Amino acid sequence: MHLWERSRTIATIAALLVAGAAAPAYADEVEQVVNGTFDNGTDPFWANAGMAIALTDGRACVDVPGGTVNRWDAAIGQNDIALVAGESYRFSFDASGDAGHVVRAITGLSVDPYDTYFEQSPILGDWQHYEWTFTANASTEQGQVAFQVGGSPDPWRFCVDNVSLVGGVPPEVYEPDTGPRVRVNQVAYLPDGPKGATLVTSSTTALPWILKDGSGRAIQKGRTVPRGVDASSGQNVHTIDFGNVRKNAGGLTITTDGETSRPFDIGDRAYRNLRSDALKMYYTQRSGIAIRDDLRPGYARPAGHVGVAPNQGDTAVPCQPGVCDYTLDVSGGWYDAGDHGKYVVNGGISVWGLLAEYEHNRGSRKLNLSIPESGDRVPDILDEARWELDFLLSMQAPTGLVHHKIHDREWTGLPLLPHLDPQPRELHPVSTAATLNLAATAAQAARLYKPYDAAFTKRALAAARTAYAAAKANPALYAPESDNVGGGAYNDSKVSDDFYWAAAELFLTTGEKKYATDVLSSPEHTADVFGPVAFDWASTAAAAKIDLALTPNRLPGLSSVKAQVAAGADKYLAIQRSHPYGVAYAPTGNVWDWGSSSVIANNLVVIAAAHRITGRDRYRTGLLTGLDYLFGRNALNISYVTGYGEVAAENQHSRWYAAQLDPSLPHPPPGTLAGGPNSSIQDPVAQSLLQGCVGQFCYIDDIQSWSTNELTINWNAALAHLIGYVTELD
Ligand code: 9MR
Repeated sequence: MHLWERSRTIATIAALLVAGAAAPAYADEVEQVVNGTFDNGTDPFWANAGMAIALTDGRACVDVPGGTVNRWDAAIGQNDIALVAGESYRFSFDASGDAGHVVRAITGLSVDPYDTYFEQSPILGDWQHYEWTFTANASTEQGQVAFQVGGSPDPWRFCVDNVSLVGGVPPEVYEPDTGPRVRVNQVAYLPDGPKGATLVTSSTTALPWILKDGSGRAIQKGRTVPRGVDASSGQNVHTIDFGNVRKNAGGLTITTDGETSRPFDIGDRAYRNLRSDALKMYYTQRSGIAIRDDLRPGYARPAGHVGVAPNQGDTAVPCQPGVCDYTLDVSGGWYDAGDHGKYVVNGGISVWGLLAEYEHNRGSRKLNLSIPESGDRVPDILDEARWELDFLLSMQAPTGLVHHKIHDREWTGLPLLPHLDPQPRELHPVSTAATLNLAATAAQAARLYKPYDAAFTKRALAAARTAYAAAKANPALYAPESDNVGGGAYNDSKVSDDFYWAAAELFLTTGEKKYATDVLSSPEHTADVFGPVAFDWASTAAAAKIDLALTPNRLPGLSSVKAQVAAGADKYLAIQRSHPYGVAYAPTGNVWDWGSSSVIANNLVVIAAAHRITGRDRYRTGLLTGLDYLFGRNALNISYVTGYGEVAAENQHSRWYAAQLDPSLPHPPPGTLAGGPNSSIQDPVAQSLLQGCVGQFCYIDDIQSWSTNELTINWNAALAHLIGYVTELD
């Protein structure tokens, strides 16, 4: 088993070392593989899983057995390969295989923890040459080159020759294909909304532009506005304003500086579809239930983690050794992201997003999400959120405290469908943050499910009260950063925001004075929480402020909360105005956060809330302008939402939407938000290809780039909540 995600820490350290080093002097090119041509027999290559390497026409061939689960269950390779951190290698070989089969070709560590430094999974067919360059992110004498060919139900034949790993080569220069230099919202501009585009150019003076309809007829002309060098991308840019074009139209393009943009629409239908697609994404993330093909054609799969081998859970999950002496049935819930873990702090903010969309945007209750519960008398969005709420409630320990997370004991590789995950599952310790996430969301649920399920409402409120009291009695149980094997850490040692959020939701639901007192005495109540990141799974105070501001209640001094939300929104508007791509996000030092797409969406949620509070037009304009970045008006000319826009992210890191690795699997469903640029490039692919990237460029639509291109339940919650507001603007 190749525990590739554990290279996260090693890789980060290596990247820092490389970044701090002087300009590299490249060593001579040196072949690291011995007898890669198989001219001298098969030594020192090895084969496992009952396979023998046979030489056929001078090539090494194996008959791969059928019936294995994972790629690494059948492999051939060579060990004792030395690798040097920071050095670039050219990895190449010739190979053939029965049509459609996949080889996972890796360079990694041959011993525990089997880190993978580089991997590619080409689809095989006739004899072909394969070649890539990567930069090693660790030094070792125990490296390995291997060809993993397991995971097929049927036997097949794999042949390989000219296996080569040459060190000392110049690093690969990665140039993303960014298409035309005129950047637009590739999905749609609203007819009565602002309309801006961005031109990347070397020109420093205004240029003429022309807007054409689908048949090439000019419908508007104007001149660009030079904006200088954009800090978030390092590009010299101009902006284009065509806000006075208000008619619905499709297939529009803008031409300027000899370039023509990708086509786009003026209209709002796409966002109405996206509103439900962004929420439909949760059904296919569900654990504990078979996904039905009639509801999601192409996405059907057996139920994951329901106690059926090879799964080991989640119906009676023990704690990590020494952590507790009971087991819990924690089946159900949503898988967090591209992994099979389930984490309460991230489940919490995700449920909040869906319930806030329900509570604040009334149209959401009529959405048909095509889920098994559709057609019952409960709004689909509540049925979907309930799937996670029941899981969150099940994570509550007898003490009232809540376990931080449950996930695999070790990291698994890709692809791996949920029902095939063989890892033991473990509950991790309780934490104050997780306990408060349950308190907040169960309290929120208790007011929203009231018309539909009295028993659930009662149970949720009781759990919320118990959790809140348990957190107050145990205010400093922090999930540590080091707990990151087999699942993400979701470490959170600042919990004043979670206390504030839980108190606010309990107050909004019960109106009780004791909760109002806690809200009013919290340091978060008067703090300006609207920094570069308004809110996310780790910082939840802004979520509390938005709910306090928008849900009718009698908190003393409520107008100051509303004023804070509006003032926060004004800060984001100011950032947006000076940003030539219209982005309401300016991270300190231009260091873009992991999951920046969702940060940008959540900052827009604050602007949307300010619009609700004040009715002022500038917030409406800012909210709509801010959408453009997500849908293609950006440095990479890509829509970060699958299925929306001419060129959109489609290879988000996922163990089951792994079409990039296995063509028989689907891409993520339409409406899935990609994490987006992450300046800290924390995975091997990003480290290999994106070194030195500036802000917006720190992204690659590759399934192995988990630090720039994952999908998660909290990121889609930000998108769903945002689009809910957009579709209800008047
Ligand atoms: O979204 C999380 C990001 O804010 C953190 O910086 C990062 C490292 O701890 O983890 C991200 O969350 C991942 C989680 O740990 C495991 N499941 C996938 C999540 C998205 O990448």
